[in-house]
Amino acid sequence: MKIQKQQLEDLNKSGISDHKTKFDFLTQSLSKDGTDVENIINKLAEFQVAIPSWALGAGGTRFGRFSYGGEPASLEQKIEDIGLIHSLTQTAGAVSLHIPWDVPNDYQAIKELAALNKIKFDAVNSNTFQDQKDQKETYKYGSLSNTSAAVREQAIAHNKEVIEIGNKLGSKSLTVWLADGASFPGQNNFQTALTHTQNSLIDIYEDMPADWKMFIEYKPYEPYFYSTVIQDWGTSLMLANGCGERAYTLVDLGHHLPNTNIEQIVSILMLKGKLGGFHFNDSKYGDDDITVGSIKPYALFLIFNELVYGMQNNPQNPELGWMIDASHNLKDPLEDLIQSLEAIQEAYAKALLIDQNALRAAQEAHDVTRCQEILQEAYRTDVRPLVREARLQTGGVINPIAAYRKLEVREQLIKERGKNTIATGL
Ligand code: LRH
Ligand code: MN
Repeated sequence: MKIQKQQLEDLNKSGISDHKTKFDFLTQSLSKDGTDVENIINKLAEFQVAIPSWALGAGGTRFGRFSYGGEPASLEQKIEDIGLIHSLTQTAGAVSLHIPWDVPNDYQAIKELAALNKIKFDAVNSNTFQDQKDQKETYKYGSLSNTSAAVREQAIAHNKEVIEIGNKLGSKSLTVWLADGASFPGQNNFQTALTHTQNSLIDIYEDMPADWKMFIEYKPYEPYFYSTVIQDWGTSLMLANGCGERAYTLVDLGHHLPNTNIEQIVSILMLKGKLGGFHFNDSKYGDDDITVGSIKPYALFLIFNELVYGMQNNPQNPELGWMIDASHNLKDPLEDLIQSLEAIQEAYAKALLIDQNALRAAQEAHDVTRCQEILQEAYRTDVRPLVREARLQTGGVINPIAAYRKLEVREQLIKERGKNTIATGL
């Protein structure tokens, strides 16, 4: 299925005047306060978030999985589905592949299809948390941290293979997330596990092309429930420093113990020039991997406040990798991803409204009330007209969810693919 340009224009016709009214009203009030609205629109328009190749079908839990119908059964169909989201939102111009779930059969064909859909290849993800059927050594007791040199060698070789695959596609970064850990006290020697992990990561790092980055993703628990080798940002940062200047920490929003101050972690990592990127999602309890901004939108706003400050004041930190990492157990995966993209754009737009200089002055003056007033003035501003205008100016639609339903995309995909196709991934 492909959405034609004319269809997009027709979809916008009915909503354009209402949008213009709201946009003009907001622009007037923001310009009066000295806000450079055009600058914000441009930043939103160039802001591209990578879609996870493993989250285009119905996700599941150990308690069950409810298929969605019309799911992509191949990498080609996944690229097409991301193309559908991108044509509506104009902010999903990249895919993050997970290997071996999404190994291309025909590299040239997949690159041409991606280019046709204006999709770039973002970070590639290795997988040493599952055993593949023809695998010699098991990862049951760990991979890069395993006490067995044979297992570590196998895991290192897999990561090098993932780099090769990414390199053929034009990707420039490798994301390493390890399930490695223990479910019982005494099961692992913490020091041995960390030392093996460091040496294994260095081996992989030294095999990366000179213009590649390594993202080290941390997580406090799951699938193991007593300790995880790379459990928190500090451990990830330590391992990144141990590898070299092109190794960074990746922040998955769902990988924090309750009430962790994630915006402070983001700020410190940017100060140290070691923030590599994000896996955006939201959660109430654990690594719930649900729609971005659906539970803690204010926390997401506070994270973007630190990102905006960091992008203005920390040239030592490289361009960031923006990715979604979600699992869809209830909603149409494509609608869920569209809602996540909108929540990310809105949080970024609200953070761009913050008068950082006024905030600094209030902080210097210890005017605590004023500090909160400045933040919440921005947060309380309905920025949707800005996000819509950015989409319109780049060829997208005013209301992607309404357009998705009006075009009956899911019904069309079910007609094309049937009800029983299952997408690889989580
Ligand atoms: C681990 C994780 C990691 C991926 C996986 C799909 O919880 O966040 O980023 O490899 O999900
Ligand atoms: Mn993740």
